[in-house]
Amino acid sequence: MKKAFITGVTGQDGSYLADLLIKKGYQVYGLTRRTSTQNFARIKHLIHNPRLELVSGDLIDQHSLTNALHDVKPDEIYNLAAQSFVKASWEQPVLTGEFTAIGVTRMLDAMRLACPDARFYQASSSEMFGKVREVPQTEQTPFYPRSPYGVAKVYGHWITVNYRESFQMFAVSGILFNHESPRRGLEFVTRKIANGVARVKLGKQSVVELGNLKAKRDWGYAPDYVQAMWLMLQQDQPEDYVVATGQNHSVREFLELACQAAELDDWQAIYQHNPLYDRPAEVDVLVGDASKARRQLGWEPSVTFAELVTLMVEAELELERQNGEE
Ligand code: NAP
Ligand code: F7E
Repeated sequence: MKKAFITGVTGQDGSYLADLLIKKGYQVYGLTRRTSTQNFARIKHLIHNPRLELVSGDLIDQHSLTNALHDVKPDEIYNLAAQSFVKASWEQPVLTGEFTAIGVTRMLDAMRLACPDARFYQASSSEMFGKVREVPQTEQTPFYPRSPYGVAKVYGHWITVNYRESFQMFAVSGILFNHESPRRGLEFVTRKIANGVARVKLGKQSVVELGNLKAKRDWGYAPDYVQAMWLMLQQDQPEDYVVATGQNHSVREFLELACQAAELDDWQAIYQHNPLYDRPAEVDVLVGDASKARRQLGWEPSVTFAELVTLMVEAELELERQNGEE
């Protein structure tokens, strides 16, 4: 039985990847950090599944990572843990660097010492392209990050390339564009809109406060994207890949479609601008060219933008109905 080690297993992607790998017959080990209350909401359906074992550790603690990999000796390592919220990276730039940048070196070094023959996936991001140098963005597009998060991810990307080239490790970087789902954190704009619109529909709130509506993103469906991560580690050669739908839409379009999905007539009636949600430096437009992933991995997205918006709004309506009146 193959063994996979996932950092960030309690997050959106980690939970979907655990689902996928368990379905494929893997024994999955998930790194979790100590918290005063458990935050296993996204993996609660797996908690009693013997195919998932939780291992205690933290990206900031080298010893915990080396010990964990030494004990587990995984075949595949997926490094998904990070401080992943771009807005928070201006408020906590040093912590973001510790987790999202140096954390990658800690993981790579733990692997080098404990299980150098394992295969390593690094969760790189389209935020590395930032103020884009070309449209659409490919594996060759130069980086120009626009946030401490983006800067940290550029470091994580290059240290992964460097360990591959220095130590002949099977280490790959997946440059993933935004991917969303009902398991997305509530602070990210898609889930925030889907939830806000559902709450307006059910009379629990009257407006949705947002920042920049003009920003455009290439939004896909998270379960499709974890499939791409797995495919990258099944190849003969370790290479980096862009994963994206190739289509982009504005935040405003997301809001408009979400209102339609909830049968709310007028998106402008429920929208309120709040400068709190504007960013010191914005990434205006991202759109990826995933030709290489399509060609070499046989990967393609299965959910359109309209389907994504609808499924997210429906999930929030269901959730808010279950939560009852306030
Ligand atoms: P997420 O939902 O925010 O999950 C982040 C995970 O990292 C959580 O499990 C969190 O644990 C864990 N974590 C944070 N700091 C840690 C630390 N110091 N030690 C151990 N674990 C720590 O993120 P996601 O959306 O699933 O994204 C997964 C990865 O892909 C991230 O690296 C993100 O930056 C990257 N990425 C995401 C996207 C996207 O659109 N979703 C696109 C490109 C790249 P807790 O539950 O304890 O907080
Ligand atoms: O913002 C605008 C905001 O926070 C998207 C992470 O997974 O994807 C994600 O980063 C856009 C930005 O995601 C609000 O200004 C407007 O232009 O949902 P987001 P993100 O910053 O694109 C990348 C690929 C990652 O790697 C990251 O880890 O929406 N926006 N109004 C808003 N954004 C938020 N969060 N909240 C608002 O009220």
